[in-house]
Amino acid sequence: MIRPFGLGTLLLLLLAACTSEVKEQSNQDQERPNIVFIMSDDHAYQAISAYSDKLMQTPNIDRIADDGMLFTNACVTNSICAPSRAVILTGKHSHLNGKIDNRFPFDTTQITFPQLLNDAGYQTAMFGKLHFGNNPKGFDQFKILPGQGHYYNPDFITKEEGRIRLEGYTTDIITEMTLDWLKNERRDEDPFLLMYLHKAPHRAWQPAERHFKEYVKKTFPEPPTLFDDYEGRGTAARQAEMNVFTHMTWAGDNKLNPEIIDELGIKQSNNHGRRALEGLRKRQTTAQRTAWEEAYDPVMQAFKERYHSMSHEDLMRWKYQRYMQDYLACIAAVDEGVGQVLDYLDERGLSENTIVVYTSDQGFYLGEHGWFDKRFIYDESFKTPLLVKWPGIIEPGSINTQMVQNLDFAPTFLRCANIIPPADMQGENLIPLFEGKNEGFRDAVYYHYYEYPGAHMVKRHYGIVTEEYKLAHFYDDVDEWELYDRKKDTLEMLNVYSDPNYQSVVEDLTMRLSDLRTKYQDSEDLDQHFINMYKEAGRR
Ligand code: SGN
Ligand code: CA
Repeated sequence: MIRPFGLGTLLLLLLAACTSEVKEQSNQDQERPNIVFIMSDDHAYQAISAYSDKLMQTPNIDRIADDGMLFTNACVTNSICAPSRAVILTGKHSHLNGKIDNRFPFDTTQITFPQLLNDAGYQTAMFGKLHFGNNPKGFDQFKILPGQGHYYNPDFITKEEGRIRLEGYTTDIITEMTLDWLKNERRDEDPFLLMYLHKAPHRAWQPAERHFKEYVKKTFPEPPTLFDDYEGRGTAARQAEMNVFTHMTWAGDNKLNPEIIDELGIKQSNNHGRRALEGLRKRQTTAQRTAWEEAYDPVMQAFKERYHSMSHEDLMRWKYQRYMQDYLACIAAVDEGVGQVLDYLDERGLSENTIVVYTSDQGFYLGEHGWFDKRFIYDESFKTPLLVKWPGIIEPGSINTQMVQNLDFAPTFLRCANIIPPADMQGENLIPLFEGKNEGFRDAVYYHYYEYPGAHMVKRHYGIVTEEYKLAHFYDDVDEWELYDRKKDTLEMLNVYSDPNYQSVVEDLTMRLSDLRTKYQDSEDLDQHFINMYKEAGRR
C-alpha cells in the first residue's frame, strides 16, 4: 500500500529541495571563476619580455604567460584609449557603441559586461584609469583617475568619498588600492571581477624615483626604422604628427629644462610641451622634485654641452633614448605592481579559480617608423599585448597565434561566468582558444579609426587584416588604399596596392572588407555621419 505524504514529510521534502538549490547555487559560485582584468595604457608588446626581451625584463607580467597563454596576434578595433575601453566594456565596435574618439561622450545607457556580471552576483571593483568622462556602471566599488590623471600625487574620483587627492606615485597607489580591496572588501562567498587599470606608461612618461634613477643611465637598441622617411607609404604616414624628432616635445616628453631650451635657442612649434613639465613640477612635493632634479639635471647638462656639435641623427638618437628611458621606467613600476597582485592571489589560494588577463588599451610605437603614439592600423599600434592565465583550463606556457580582438573580452568574460552574452555583442568567445581549440576561429579582423582632425593628425581609415595581408582605406580628406604583404614585408614599408602582382589579392580583400563592414553593420553612411559630427562640433 502506498502511504500518502503527511504535511511534515512534504515540508521536509520542500526544505531538502530548497537546500539542494542553495547548494547547487553555491557550487556554481565556487565554479564561476574570479576575473582579474589588468590593463595598462599605451603598453607596447615590444616592451614585455614574454614577447621580446630586447628592451626590458618584465618578469611579473611574464608570469601570466608562463602559467597561461601568450597571444601573439591580439589586436584592437580602434587604436586609441577611450574608444578601446568602450569596445572592451560593450563588446561592440566603435561605430555601434558610439565612442569613436577620446572626446565625444560615452553613452552610459548602454549595457556593459561588468553590469551583467554584477547582476549575476559578481562582486565588482575598478581601480585606476577609465578615461571616459563618466563613472563606471555596475561597480560595487571604484576609484578612478579623472581623465588622463597625473603620475604624481594624483586625484581620484571615488564611489564613496567623492574626489580625493593622494600623495605618492600613481602606479603604486593604484596597486595599493587594488590590494587593499582584495584584503579588506572582497567577499569570500561571491566570485569577483576586479579591473586593475594603470595610467602608465601613457605620455608624458613620468617614472617613480626608484626607476628613473636607474633608467636615465641606460641605453637601448634602436628599431631598424627609426629614420623612416615614409617613402613607399601614403599621405597619412607622411602627414602624421608623431615623429620622435619633430613632434616629441623637448620639455614635456624629453624633460629638458625650459631654461636650457631657451639658452640653446631650440625652436619647436609645439612650445616644447612646457606645460606638461611645469605641471609635473607644480604637483611634486619638494622631496620628489629634488630627487627628480638630482637624477635628470646631470643628463640635461651633458646634453647642453654637446648640443651644438650634434647632427640631426644625433638629436633623434638622444630623443629616442630619453623616450625609452622614461617610458620603460614607467613600465617597471607596472610590472612590480602586477607581481604584488599575483603574489597575493597565490598566497590566498585564489589563483586556482581566477582568470588573470594582462593587456593594454592598444599598442604603441617605440621609435618604429620614427614614431611614438598609436592610432594606425600598422602593427605596433594595431596589435596589443595579451596574456591570460586560467589554471585548469589554459595549458601553462602555451602560445596562441589567432587574431583575437579587444572586442572579444565582454562576451568571453560573460561566458566564463555562465552568462549568455546579449545577441548584439559582436565579439567572439575565446574560451575554446583557452582550451586549445582554434578550429573555425575568425580569419580576418575589422579595424576603424576616426579621430581626425585631432592630436597627432592620423587620418581616418578602416581596413581588414588577415594573417597574410592588411588592406586599408584612408578616407575623409584623402581617398587612398594601402595593401601590405605581412609575410614578406614584416616592417610594413611598402604599399603594394598598385603592384600588378597583387591585383587578385586586392580584389579578394576588397570584397572581404565589404563583407566585414556589412557583418559588423558599418557603412559609408555612418562614416559620413561621424564626419558630420565633427563639423557640427566645430572640430574641423
Ligand atoms: C594626449 C597625448 C597624446 C595622446 C592622447 C590620447 N598628448 O592628448 O599624445 O595620443 O592623449 O591618448 S599629451 O600632450 O597630453 O601627452 S589616449 O591613450 O588617452 O588615447
Ligand atoms: Ca591608450
